Amino acid sequence: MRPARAYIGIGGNLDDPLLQMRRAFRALRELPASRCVACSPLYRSVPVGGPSGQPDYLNAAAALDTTLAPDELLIALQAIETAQGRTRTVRWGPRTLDLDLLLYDRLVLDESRLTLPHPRLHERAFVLYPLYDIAPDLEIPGHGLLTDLLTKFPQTALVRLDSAE
Ligand code: A4P
Ligand code: MG
Repeated sequence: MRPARAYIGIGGNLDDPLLQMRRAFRALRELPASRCVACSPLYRSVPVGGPSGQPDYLNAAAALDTTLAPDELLIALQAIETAQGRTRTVRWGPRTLDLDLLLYDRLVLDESRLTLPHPRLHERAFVLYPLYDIAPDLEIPGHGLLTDLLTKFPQTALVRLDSAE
């Protein structure tokens, strides 16, 4: 079977975020039926939404070639979140690790359990810039070229760090 190209958004702001990001990259490399083909640099970002006073986030993105189906991949990502101590209380509240399925090939899906492209991908600098680092030519179904989206969301409140590797 031809693998699909999936893009994952990675974020976290609790319990040593740098360590959480490194563990997340390692876990993504070990996913079954998948090959991690690119990891972005890390970005430090100001929290968007959620309770005031939460710590800054680290954010990144990764590209996978996978023969997992979209729902299987989502379940695998949620298992990694759980293994890294993710709990769900407040919407957009602080978390050890958030793994969002940003894109799965050019698939468009509108279900509450899985919406593709990720519903807020196109309006968040902390997702768009790491994605650009690993896929500069990307086109987001329904939203156009990634390079055009970047011009609408300048890189403010976002600092690129050295590699997490
Ligand atoms: N779900 C639907 N589509 C998807 C998808 N494409 N990928 C469902 C992942 N999940 C998807 O997600 C809630 C539900 O969305 C899941 O049950 C899943 O079936 P969640 O991860 O449990 O909760 P969440 O992450 O708090 O909610 P949400 O709405 O996904 O939040 P976002 O949009 O991920 O935003 N600020 C900075 N600077 N950096 C960040 O990383 N992240 C958030 C969370 C807010 N502010 C941030 C950051
Ligand atoms: Mg999420």
